[in-house]
Formats: sequence, structure tokens, C-alpha cells
Amino acid sequence: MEKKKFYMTTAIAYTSGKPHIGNTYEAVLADSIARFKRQQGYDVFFQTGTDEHGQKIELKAAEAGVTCKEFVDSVAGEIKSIWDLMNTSYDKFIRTTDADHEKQVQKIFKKLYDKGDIYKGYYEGMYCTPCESFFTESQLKDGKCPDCGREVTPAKEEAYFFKMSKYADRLIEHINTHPEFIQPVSRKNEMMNNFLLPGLQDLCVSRTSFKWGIPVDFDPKHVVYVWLDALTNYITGIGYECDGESSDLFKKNWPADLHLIGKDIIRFHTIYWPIFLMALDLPLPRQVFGHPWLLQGEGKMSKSKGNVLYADELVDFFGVDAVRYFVLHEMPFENDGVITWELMVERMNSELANTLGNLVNRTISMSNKYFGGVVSNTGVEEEVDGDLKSVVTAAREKVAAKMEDLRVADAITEIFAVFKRCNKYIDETMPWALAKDESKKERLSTVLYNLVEGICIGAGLLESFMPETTQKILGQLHAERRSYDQLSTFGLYPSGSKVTEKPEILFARLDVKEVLAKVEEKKAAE
Ligand code: MET
Repeated sequence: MEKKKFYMTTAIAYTSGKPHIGNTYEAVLADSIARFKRQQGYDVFFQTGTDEHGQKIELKAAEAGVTCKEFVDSVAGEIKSIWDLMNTSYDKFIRTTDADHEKQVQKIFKKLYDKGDIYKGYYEGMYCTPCESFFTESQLKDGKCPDCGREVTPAKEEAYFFKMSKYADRLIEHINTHPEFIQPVSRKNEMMNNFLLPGLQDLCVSRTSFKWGIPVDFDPKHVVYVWLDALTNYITGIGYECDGESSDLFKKNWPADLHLIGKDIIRFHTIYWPIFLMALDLPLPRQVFGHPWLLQGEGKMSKSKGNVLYADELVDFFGVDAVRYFVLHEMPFENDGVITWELMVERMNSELANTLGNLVNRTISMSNKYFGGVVSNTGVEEEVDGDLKSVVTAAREKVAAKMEDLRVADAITEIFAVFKRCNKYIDETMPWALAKDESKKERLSTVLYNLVEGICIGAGLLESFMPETTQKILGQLHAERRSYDQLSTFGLYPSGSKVTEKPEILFARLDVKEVLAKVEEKKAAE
């Protein structure tokens, strides 16, 4: 049977600076979804990348005393290496400075101009440089940018405009008839009531006040508005050809199944982007999911506020999978999540070291102590086994249901319910007591077998979220990786297999005071 395709994307990150853990979160979140879909048997194409044009980047490069290209090359490299460090399994990393992307953007702009959807005029308004956006006076909030709250400056320039209103009715109709299009659903009302229903204004889609962008080829003093440039990455990255035949990859994958983005850029993805697509006569993506933010203490992380945490420094202390676990598990579906060193240490100790690490370690140690590492199912069952088995075998469906709704944190909670159930099973069966009674030896063997089996299934389910940990656990149990189908069947661990003699500690317990002291030390040294 042919596999069903699943095309998903993250937002592409601005190459204005090193991404903090809040930006990195999105790549990890997307990765966990991509991996889970693959595990379920989908033919996934997962695209991420970098957004490299615009005045802000031009200014940063000038500050750094390098060319724009040098600047973005260096930051894009940094972003890619952090995505790699976090084990994100993207299929394509697009950069908006890629030559084929730039060429398509020029063609798209020309096509929309020829069609009459883009026209030339003048823009007068207030401009927010960090957001690359114009606002009218009435759109400002207390005289400042309504999106980021920073200062705006008056600006007037000759510019091209896109006739947004032409497609507004079609978009309203689409949103109303496709309840899955904007998620979480609360964001839909915001888009409708604040933007669509009051009436869309034409959008300024070119700039002349700076140079670092894709030139409009038939009027090169203009560069293409960075959002028109950036949004099209979702089609150019898979081989869209504006005035010819698109690639097979494009034909297979478009429309996208999921655009995963931060909640602050939902408007660009559920209003501008679908309208651009309509103008290009392309079908709309199936779903846009606006995730909440990961906050560090008070407020959104930002360099200017000095409350920034970076993935690589967290990884130095906790390891990749613990950081993946933390960001995925601490992020609620709709509200913002919080990350602090203290919380990380707490989760590391309670959930990772205790609930999971200790379970695996104890099970392996007992198998070695009582049976020389050989784990056999002797078939001596007791009533309590039934509940363990039903919790373990029901987990896959529960995880799948949560993932279907993109409730990743809840999916992880379901997996940890398996490990918790296994721990409870140890308390219930008391293997150390069984070991004292020679006549209970066979029962003890089955108890350990059931634990190993529970751990194998839990570890298999964990693969999309903590891929290295899954490998380590299966490695220690000398167990095969299981297919998705096999993850709801109890008893596939071959009876009589031998586990490792020396289990490696999966997650070391940390002392919060020591961690904080080291963090301070590091800061002082910088
Ligand atoms: N660079 C933008 C941001 O980080 C996202 C662009 S997605 C097409 O907000």
C-alpha cells in the first residue's frame, strides 16, 4: 500500500541572531510530530529553515562590520547546528537566500503584478523596523508597534501593494467551512474579529528604504516585502515552479498538511499566506497551528530583556533528550510555558531520573541479580498482571489520539503513565520478597519479564520525543526496535533474552544549588 504523505513545516527563523530555547522549542516540537507521523507509517516531508532578508538583518550586519551575506551565512549555520544538536530530523533546510528560492519569488511577484493583484502606489505610515511592518496611526498601541511594543518611525515610500480585499470573502468562507484550518480554535475568532470582518486593507509588498532583499526584477529599486518572500518558502522549498512545471516533490506534497508556527505570526499564516496562494491558484494548507511561547520567568524571551536561555547551554547540563523532554512536556497546548533552571532540575530528578531511569536500572539490576541477566516468561501469571498489561497495551492509542490533536505534552504524559504503572507493579509484586522464596522463582521471572516488556513498549512510544533515550533503553535490554503496529501487543520480547550486565545510568540526579552555582560561574566567565 502506498504510504500517505504528510508535509509539515516550521516557521523559518530570522537570521538576526542565535536562536534561544524559545525559538528552538518550535523545531523540537515539529520534530516530535514528524517522527511520530513517520512511526505511524506516513511518508513525511519536514521542512524548516531560515528567513534571511530585511532591514533588521541589514542593520545587524552593518553593526557587525560584515556584509549581509557573510552575516546570514554565519547565523544560518548557527541555527542549523542547533537544530542538528537537538536531533531535529528535517528533510529540507531552506534558506531564503537560496538562488532557486530568490528566482521563484521574483517570478511570483511578476505573475501577481501581471495579473493585477499587485499594483504600484505610495505608502505613508508608521514603520516598525524589528517587525518589518507598516502601521496606520490607528493601528498603533499607545503610539507603539501593536505587535512588539517598540518604537515606530514615520515613513513614506513608493511601493507596490497587494489587493488583499479581493480574496477576503473567499478566505472567510474557507475558514468558516474548515474548522481544522486554524488551531487552536480560539485563534480563529481573533483572526475573524480583529482582521477579516472589519475589512482587509491592501498590503504593502515592496520596500525601497533598504537594499537587503530580493529585488523586484522589473523595478529593481524595490525589494520584495520580507513576509511575501518568507512565506513562499513553503512552496519554493519543495520545487514550486511559477511559470512552468513544478517538481514531483511539489506535486506530491502540496498542499501542506501542517504549518507549525508561533502564535504571534498567525495573522501572516492564516490571512496573508492563504490569500497569496489563492492569487497563485494554489490550494490552501490543511492546517496552521499557532503554538504558545516558552517563557523564561516573566515575559517573552528576548535578548534586549536579558532573559535568554540557549539550547546548547542547557544541553551541556542536562543532555539533548532531557531538554527535548522538558520543552515538549512543559508546554501546554494553549497557554505559555515556563522554563527555568530550577524547573529543569526538578523534572530531571523526578521524572527522568526517578520514574524512568530508575525503573530501567532497577529492572536490569534485578534481572542480573536473580537470573544472571536472563529474562524468561515462565507463564506464572497473577491477577495484578492484567492491569499492567492493559495500561501498557492501551498506551499507543492514547498517545496517538493526543498527537492527532497536536497535544504533544499530553502524549508524553500518557507515555510516562506506562512507566509509572511499571513502578507501581514493582511495589505490588515486591520482587525482592519473591526472591527470598525458592518456590516463587518462576513467578519472579515472569514479573521481571513483564517489566522488561512494559519498558520496551514505553520506550518504543518515547522514540519520537526522546529518540536517543529509546535507543539506549532498547540497547540495554538487548531488545529490537518495534514497529508502530507492534507497540500495542504485549509479549514480543523474546523469552530467554539476556539484558546487559552493566546498566548505564540514563539520567543522573542533579543538585539544584550546584547547577545554579555553575550557571553563575559560567556567566561570570563570559
Ligand atoms: N522569520 C519569521 C519569524 O521568525 C517567520 C517566517 S515564517 C514564513 O517570525
